[in-house]
Amino acid sequence: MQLAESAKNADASDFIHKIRQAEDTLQSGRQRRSIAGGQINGGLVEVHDLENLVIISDLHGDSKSLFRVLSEINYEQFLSRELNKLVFLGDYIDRGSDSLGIMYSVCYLKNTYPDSVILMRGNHEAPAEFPFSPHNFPYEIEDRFGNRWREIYKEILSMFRLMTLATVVRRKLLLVHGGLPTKEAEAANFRESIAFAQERQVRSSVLEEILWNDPRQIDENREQERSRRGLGRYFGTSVTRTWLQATDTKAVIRGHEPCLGFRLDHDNMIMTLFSCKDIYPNSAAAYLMLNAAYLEKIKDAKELSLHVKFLA
Ligand SMILES: [Mn+2]
Repeated sequence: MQLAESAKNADASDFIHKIRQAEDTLQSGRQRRSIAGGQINGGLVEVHDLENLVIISDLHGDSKSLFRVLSEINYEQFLSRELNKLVFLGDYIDRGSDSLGIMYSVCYLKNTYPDSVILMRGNHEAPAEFPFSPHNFPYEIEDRFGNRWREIYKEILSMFRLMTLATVVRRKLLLVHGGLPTKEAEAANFRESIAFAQERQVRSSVLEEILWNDPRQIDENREQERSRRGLGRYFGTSVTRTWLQATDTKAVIRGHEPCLGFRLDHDNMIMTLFSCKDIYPNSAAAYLMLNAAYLEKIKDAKELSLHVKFLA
C-alpha cells in the first residue's frame, strides 16, 4: 500500500508537516462547527446523516492491522464519499512497534478526507493531562528521528488536544474511547459537558472519565466504583442507561480494553471493540462496518455484533 510506504519513508520534516496540517484541519473543523452530515461542537461530533460507517478501535502501534483494515474497506474509494465515515476510537500509540506509522497515516487520512474521518482521543493521547505508563512513544520518535524527537512530540501533543472526545450518531450510537462519566448531571447536560471537557478539566472529571472509565457489573445500589487503573472509574448499567436516554441513542461503542475482537456488557447496551493484534496474543482484532440501512434497524449493541469484521 502506497500509504504504508509513505509512512515508512517519511523524514522528520515530512512528519512535522503532516501533523501541523492535521492540527489545522482539526482546528478549522472546530471553527466551522461542521462536518458533512453533522456538527462539531468542541470535543463533540454529532452526525445526523451518513451512508456507511467503519469504526476502528485501539491500535496501539499495530500499523499492520490499520493497513489491513484500510485495504479491506478500499479506503480511497470509501473515503471519497463525504457521508461515509471512518471513526477511530483512540489509543493510536504506545505498546506496539509502529506508533509513528499510525500517526502519519491518520493525519494523512484526516487531511485528505476531512469530512469522512473522525479522530477520537484515547487515554494514550492525553499524557500531559493524565500521566500513565507505558508511554514508549517518545522513545520510538527518538529512535527514528534522533534529537528532533522533542519538536515532533510537542507538535503531536498539541494535535491530540484537538481530537474528538465523543461522537453521537443520531438516534443510534454513542462513541467514546473509555467510558461514560458517572455524574448524572453530566449526562443531562451532555452537549456542554463534552464540548468543553478539555477546558473544564480542572473542575470536572468528564475528560478523565471519558478517556479512562470501564463498564463493570456493579452492585445494584451503586453506580460506580474506584478503578484499578488509578485513573477513571468503573461504571454500572444504570450509568449506561442514563447516557443512552440523554443522548437518544441505542448503543455505546468504546475501546480501551483488550478482548476477543469485541465484547458486550450492561444488558447488551455496550460494545467494547478492539483492533490491535500484534502485542496482545490472547486477544483478536476486529473492526465494525455497517451501512445506513443496517444502522436504521439497530436496537442494541448485540445487533451490532453481526457487523464486526475480524482481522485474519
Ligand atoms: Mn485506552
